[in-house]
Amino acid sequence: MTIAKNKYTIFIMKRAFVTGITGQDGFYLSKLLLEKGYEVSGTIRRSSTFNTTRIDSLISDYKNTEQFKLYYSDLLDSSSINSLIQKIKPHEVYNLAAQSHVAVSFKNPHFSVLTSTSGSLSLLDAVKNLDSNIKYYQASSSEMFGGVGSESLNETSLFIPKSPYAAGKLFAHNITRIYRESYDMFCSNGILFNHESPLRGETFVTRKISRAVGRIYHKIQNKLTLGNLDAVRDWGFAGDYVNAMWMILQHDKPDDWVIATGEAYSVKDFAREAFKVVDLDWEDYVLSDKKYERPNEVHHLLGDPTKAKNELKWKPETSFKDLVKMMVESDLLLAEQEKVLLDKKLIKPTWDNS
Ligand code: NAP
Ligand code: F7E
Repeated sequence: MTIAKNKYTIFIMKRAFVTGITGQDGFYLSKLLLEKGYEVSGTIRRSSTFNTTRIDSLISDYKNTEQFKLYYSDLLDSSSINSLIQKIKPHEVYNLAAQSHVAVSFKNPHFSVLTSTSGSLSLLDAVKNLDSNIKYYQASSSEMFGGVGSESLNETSLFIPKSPYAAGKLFAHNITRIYRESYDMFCSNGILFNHESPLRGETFVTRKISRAVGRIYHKIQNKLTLGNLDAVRDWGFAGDYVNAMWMILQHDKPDDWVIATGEAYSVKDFAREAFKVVDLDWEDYVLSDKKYERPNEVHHLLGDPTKAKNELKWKPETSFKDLVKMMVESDLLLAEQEKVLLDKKLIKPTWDNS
């Protein structure tokens, strides 16, 4: 952003405020914004152990600058959220914070739902009270559709949430639209389908598979036990999807956007492709156990990103095959390091080695 004043030009660094900065998308989005010259401020939660592993490289790269700032907060602490918005005065707010594991949301429903409902509302209110021109991005999810049929889903498709996670996200999605319409605010929802990376949490199915392939290849794991192998998802690369988040806030008007690849694969397909990277046959290693199934499964999610392609000019750059390869190659390196430590008896396996 530049402002011309007399014969001088003053450069003003755009300020972004990111909740959920310690998560997978938090890393990729912060990296993108920092490279674009933004000043990025994010919230981290106090925990008894360090929880900044994913963003440690950014903390290190930007330690001698004022460009990357972290603050203790929690979306459920509305007073701290409000104070931070007042202090930072961001131009753009990206609300990525959530308890994002669908299966866990059945076990911790109150926390999961409250973060997305009360938490998102507090943030929106703080933004509205400071300056209704601030641009606000809400991390909406394809889980809101519920995956009832097998047709491809777009911005006009029906939402039939099937989990506490999805119900909470649907509230956040609606309240974002309501603030946009009621207060003329620039509030947009990105309805993102599953997106993965080497930084994906290890209990999500793609990373669980790539982690296991690395360990099985290095002979420190024997089998991989999953749940529903027939579930179908539209999987993209997180690095491509955070670009869409940024583009959504640069568009000339606020709106709702489906971000997806338009291609669907089953859990079985993902496992087959991942084992293929190391020339192994997935059927020799993968088991299925009901303990990993959900009380209410979302069977099939396929997105139709036509609107984002036409109007935002966004498109995914990474193919399914390249995504799987990227994740497996990264986890082969981690498994190699684990093997050295195991051989030296410096660690014990904490993973399921059944
Ligand atoms: P993630 O890796 O699980 O990261 C979630 C982030 O939210 C973490 O930084 C976490 O902090 C933080 N958080 C959780 N509860 C919080 C609370 N009460 N207050 C403040 N921060 C809190 O998720 P992700 O994959 O990066 O996804 C980013 C967002 O997009 C999430 O809202 C997710 O629901 C949504 N989404 C993700 C996908 C996907 O496929 N990845 C698809 C659609 C939508 P800790 O590190 O301290 O736990
Ligand atoms: O499950 C099946 C499981 O946990 C994918 C989140 O980022 O994307 C993510 O939610 C599918 C499901 O992701 C295992 O039943 C089989 O059908 O990797 P997942 P998710 O539930 O799709 C959406 C868009 C979000 O918004 C969420 O935040 O795989 N599955 N076996 C398994 N899933 C897991 N986790 N573990 C298994 O062993």
